[in-house]
Amino acid sequence: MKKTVMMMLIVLLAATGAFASGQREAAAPAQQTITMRLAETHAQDYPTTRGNYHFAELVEERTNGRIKIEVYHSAQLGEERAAIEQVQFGAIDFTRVSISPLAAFSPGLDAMQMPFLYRDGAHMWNVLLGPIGDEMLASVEDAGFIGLAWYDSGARNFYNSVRPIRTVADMQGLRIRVQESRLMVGLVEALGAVATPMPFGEVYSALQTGVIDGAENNWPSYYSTSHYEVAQYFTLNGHTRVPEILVASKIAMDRLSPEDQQIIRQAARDSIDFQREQWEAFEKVSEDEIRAAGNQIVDGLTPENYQQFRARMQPLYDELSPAAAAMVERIQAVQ
Ligand code: GTR
Repeated sequence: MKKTVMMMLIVLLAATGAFASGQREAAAPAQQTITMRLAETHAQDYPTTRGNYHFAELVEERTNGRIKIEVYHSAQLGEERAAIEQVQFGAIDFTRVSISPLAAFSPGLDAMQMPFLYRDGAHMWNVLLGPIGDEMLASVEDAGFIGLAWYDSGARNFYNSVRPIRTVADMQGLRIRVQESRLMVGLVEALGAVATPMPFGEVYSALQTGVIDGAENNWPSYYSTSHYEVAQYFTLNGHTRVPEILVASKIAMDRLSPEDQQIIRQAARDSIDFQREQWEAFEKVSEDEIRAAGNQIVDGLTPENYQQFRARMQPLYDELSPAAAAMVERIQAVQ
C-alpha cells in the first residue's frame, strides 16, 4: 500500500513537473526578452551616448520590449580598442566608437579619416548618408562587425599645455596623444611632433602629470573630459573629421531572427538625426564653456599656415593603397 502511494506521488510530481516545464516552454517564445549590451566610451550625457539611448529606446519600442539594449557608458566595459575586440568575438553586442581605432580591424576605413579630406561638415554628411557611407558600413562585416549607423563628431583640433599652435613649427617636439590608430600616429609625426598612442581614459592624468604635452579632439571631447582644464591652448585647425560609427557584433546579430536584425538596423539609422541634433547643441555649449573658462583659443590658421599643415599631409596620401586612393577620390568628388 505504502509503495503504491509513493509511486502515485512520484508519478504525480513528475507529471506536475513536466506540466510546469511544458508550460514554460510553451510560453517562452512570446515572453522571452533578449538583453543586449552596448559599450560607449563617453559619459552618460554626451551626444553619442544620447544617440545610443535613443537607438535602444527605438529597438525596445519596436519589439514591444522583447529586445532590451543596456548602454554601458563611460568605458565601463573597457576602453575603445578593448570594447571593439570584445564585440568582434561576441562578448559585447554593440559598441559606438570612432572609426580611428576601428580602422585597425578594418583598414579600409582609413580612407574616411584622411586629414583635410572633407571640405566641411556638410560634405562629410553627404558622403556618410550616400552610397559611400553605405558601402563603408557594409565593409566592416569582413572583420566581424555589422556597421549600423554614423554619428557626428565635428572636427578635431590640437590642444596642449605648452604653447599656442599657429604654425607647423609650433608643433615641433610636442608630445601629442593620439588614438590607437596608425594613421593618427603618421599624421602627428608628419607635423614634427611626437605621437603617443594611448586610450582615451588615460589622457587626463597623462596631461596633468606632464607625461604628454597635448592631444587632439573636438570641442565636446575637450570639454567633457576636462582636458581643457589641464591643456589650455586650443587651435581650431581642424586637421580631421572622423566619423563615429555604431557597430554590432556579427556573432550577436546572427543569433537574432532576420526580422529583429532589420528592426535593429532601422532603429540605428533612425537614431542618426537625433544624435546630430544633440551634437550640434553640445558643441555650442562646450565651446561657450571653454571660452568662458578663459582658455587660449587660436581661432583658425592663416591661409598660408593652413597650406603648410596641408602640405605636410601629402606623404600620408602618397602611401595610400590604390583602393584607398580611389576611395579618397570618390569622397572628394561628392558635392
Ligand atoms: C572622441 C570620440 C571617442 C574617442 C576619443 C579619443 O572624439 O568620440 O570615441 O575615440 O575621441 O580621442 O579617443
